[in-house]
Parts: sequence; structure tokens; C-alpha cells
Amino acid sequence: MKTLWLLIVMGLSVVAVLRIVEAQERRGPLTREKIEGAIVKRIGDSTLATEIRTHQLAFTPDDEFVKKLSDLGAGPLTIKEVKKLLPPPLPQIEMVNVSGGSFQMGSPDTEVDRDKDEARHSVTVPYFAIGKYEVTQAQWRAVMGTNPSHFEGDDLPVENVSWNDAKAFCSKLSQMTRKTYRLPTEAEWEYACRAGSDKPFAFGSSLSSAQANFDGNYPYGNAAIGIARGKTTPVGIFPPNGFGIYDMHGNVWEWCEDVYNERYDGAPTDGSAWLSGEDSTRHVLRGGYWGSKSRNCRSADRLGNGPAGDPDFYFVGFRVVLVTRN
Ligand SMILES: [Ca+2]
Ligand SMILES: [Ca+2]
Repeated sequence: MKTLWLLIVMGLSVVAVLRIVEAQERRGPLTREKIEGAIVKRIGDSTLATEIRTHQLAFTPDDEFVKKLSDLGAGPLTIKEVKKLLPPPLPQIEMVNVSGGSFQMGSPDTEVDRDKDEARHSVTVPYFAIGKYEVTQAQWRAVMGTNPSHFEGDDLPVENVSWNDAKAFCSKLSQMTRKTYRLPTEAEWEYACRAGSDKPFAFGSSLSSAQANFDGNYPYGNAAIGIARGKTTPVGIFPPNGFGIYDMHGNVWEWCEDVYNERYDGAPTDGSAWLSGEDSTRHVLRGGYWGSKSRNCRSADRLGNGPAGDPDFYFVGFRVVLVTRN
């Protein structure tokens, strides 16, 4: 009798395992046909819904697709209705193409409020594409599923992220979009920030709180005293620089790929990241934040911050670079 029960249990286990294997085989790569099938069945399968969502950057329902759905028995649907049925897509991250060029990285000895870690040196940066805005909380949430920010709002920059967190975002975003995103190198960041200007700011020799989010009690040059907002502002509300990039001065400090070195001696001159240094857990931050004096928002200003897990990252965010073949 015992043997019989044992045989039955073993038989059922084998059937269960086979079912799992079959289900996995059925899953396979996500195809247009699968999306059609899912919509005809009104999705209903959460794993498939997640798959569709993460692949949507490459999928847009068109008239032909809608007709096919109708033929398959989904009934009459408009593109708008199909879009509603599809799980929300990943938010697009707008990029700005930056032509390469040579520039003087760092500040001249005559620049007011400069620090000694800004020695001028010539760098040639190849073409790259950089985020038009700081990464927002909506974008962070769509990729990471969480929101670490101290000040909350979809269009506010994500903050309170360590360098490791920012790196994790880049790698997950790359996986989801099947593109390659990374942090800017320090040279790329400064080149993008300057937008061709050799003055302290992309906007020239002064900075007021009408131009950027920083502590307006400490303006630069002949700018008038302005307000100190005391918090992050939605990305893109201040005028862009000459390359069409926003918030390079202020709002949140931005992580770069590079290890922070107090002296530029031995720094790469080809725009690549400097990955070694005295303390490889300390990385470069650029651009100042909402509570900075103007001096820390200068194009050449640098800050090293460090090891992951440091508290008080609520003034630190980042933007991404998209690796393209160009
Ligand atoms: Ca910024
Ligand atoms: Ca500094």
C-alpha cells in the first residue's frame, strides 16, 4: 500500500516538473505575436506584462497591428485603446548629442573663488550623448521600482543616491532598453557644462538665482542677490546652456564615473574616465546643488565624495551618457 502511494506521489511530482519546463519553453523571447496574443487576452499574465513593459521602447502599436488584433478576435480597438491596454512604457530619457572637441579643462589662476584642484589642462573629448536633464524621480522609479529622494516629485531630480546606486541605475536601464548607459566622465561633464564657454559659467562671468537653483544669497560676479530655494526644483525650469542642456549649474550635484584626484597630474587627456587614485571609493561630483554658494556651481568646480553608504546624499543626483557608435 505504502509503495503504491509512493509511486503516485512520484508520478505527480514528475508531471509537475514537466509542466514547469513546458511553461518555461512556451515563454521564449518576446515577439510581436506574443504581444498580440496578450492583448487579445487583455494581458492577464503579469510576467508577460513586465516583459512587454521593458521592451516597449522598441514597440509602438500601429494601424496594421490594431487590424491584426481585430482579426484575431480582440474586437474593434483604436491605437489609443491598445496603448492603454499595454503596460506603461519606460520613460524616455532625452539626450543631447555633443560633438567632440578640445577644450581647457579646469579654471585659470585668475578665476575668482577657484580651488587648487582645478589646474587648467588641455583635453580632447570625442562625440558623446548626454542626458538633457538630471535623472528624474519618475525615471528612477520606472527603472528601479523605488524612490530614495528626500524631496518628492516626479519631475524633481532623484537624489539621495550613492555613486553605486547611480551605477546600478545605469546598468538596469541598459538591460531594460538593450542600449548602453553609463555615468559621464569628468571631462565629458565639464565639456558639456561649459558648452563652449571658458568663463566661470556656461552663461558667462556671473550667476544669479534666476539662472540656476543654488543659494542666491551668494551670487557670482555682478549678479544681484536672489532667492535661496532651499530644495530641489523640477528639472529644466531654468534656461539651458549653449548645448541645450539643463541644470548643469546647481539643483543637485552630479556623479561622474571618475575617482576623485585632488591634482589633475596624470589625468587622461582623451575624455575617458580616470579610474584610479588615492582613494578609489571617492568619486567626482560636479555642478553644485540647491544649497551651494555660486562658487561651487562653477564649471570647473569639483568635489570628491565618498564611500557608498555615506549619509546625507540628499543633495546628490546624476545624469546619464548613452553610448552610441558615431
Ligand atoms: Ca545639477
Ligand atoms: Ca571645489
